[in-house]
Amino acid sequence: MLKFLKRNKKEGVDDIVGGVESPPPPVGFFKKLTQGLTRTRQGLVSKIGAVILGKKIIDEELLAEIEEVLLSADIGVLVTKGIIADLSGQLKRKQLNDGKALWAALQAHLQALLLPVTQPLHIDAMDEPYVILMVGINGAGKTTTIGKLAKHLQTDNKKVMLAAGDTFRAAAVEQLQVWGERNQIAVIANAKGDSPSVIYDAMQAAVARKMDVLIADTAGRLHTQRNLMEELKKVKRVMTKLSPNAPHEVLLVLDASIGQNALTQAIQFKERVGVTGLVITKLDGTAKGGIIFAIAKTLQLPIRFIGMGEGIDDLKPFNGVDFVDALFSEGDTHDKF
Ligand SMILES: Nc1nc2c(ncn2[C@@H]2O[C@H](COP(=O)(O)OP(=O)(O)OP(=O)(O)O)[C@@H](O)[C@H]2O)c(=O)[nH]1
Ligand SMILES: [Mg+2]
Repeated sequence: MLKFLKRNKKEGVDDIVGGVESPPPPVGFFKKLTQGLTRTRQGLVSKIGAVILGKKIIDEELLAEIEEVLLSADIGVLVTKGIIADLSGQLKRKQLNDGKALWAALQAHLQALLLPVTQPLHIDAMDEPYVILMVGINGAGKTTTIGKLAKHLQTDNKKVMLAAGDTFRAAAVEQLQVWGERNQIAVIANAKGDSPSVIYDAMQAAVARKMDVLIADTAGRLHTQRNLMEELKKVKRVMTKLSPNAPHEVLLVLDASIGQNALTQAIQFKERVGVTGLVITKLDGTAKGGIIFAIAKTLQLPIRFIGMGEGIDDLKPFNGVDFVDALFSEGDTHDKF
């Protein structure tokens, strides 16, 4: 007989949950977020915690030490300067009397930073399909995100169709078809067509079949590949022929694990093709998750979703408060101050 142990935080004891042979309970997304952010926490929050822990007095010297840790993480110079200026101001106003207050101020600053970009994707009921165009560099996680997003939208009772707009590799179409099968939804593909024509056909099919949402995959590309960037513009032009408001959302998929490079990519894509929302993938297992703060501050674009794994349920609407809570949560470091 298997018994599952669950830590009862309040009482500090181990409760025995269940008692019958059954699988462990599903891991909640907040817990998953907390676990996934472990390496980012180690490289950022835990290091700051260690700096604060040893200090009796909160002063400019301590802020300089914190600045050093922040600069060594992926949150970038801009965000670091903002944090230190804010903390320094609070210090002068005598609002930071102890480590606990400093810790809370840091957390509040990071949450405030993510507030303007916490704007979930909202799909109103419309007469025409809501068209989402996925863009990004090779391997960022576009196709995988489409699979997860389709599941998310279907759970929200939306009728979803996919367009296999990555016409560069046969394997790309097959990969999307696998996600189509997992979601039991149609994937419009054409081995002979180019990306704009496949997506045009898919839009016609989505209108005919009264779909709520069409998600179009595209091939990965670098901003330096002029022809490929032009192709994206053509895809957008072709879309407007069928629906003047399409694409309703251009989702740029960014791989958090490439750190500062993700920010550079995002700036370029925003300038060249017009991006309306972001998906930050691979936040699980990377130490570079702090890049999300640099992305938020620099781009000021809504972060619609975050990817925390390769499975169909590993996509979550982004919420900055939860994100920072999860980043600061494990070990409840502030309790030690
Ligand atoms: N750990 C983790 N892996 C992910 C996540 N999202 C995608 N991946 C993995 O990243 C790899 C690339 O994902 P794809 O979806 O094929 O990326 P893509 O942007 O479509 O790539 P191209 O079509 O080549 O441009 C795959 O092995 C995915 O399983 C995530 O959130 N976490
Ligand atoms: Mg792909």
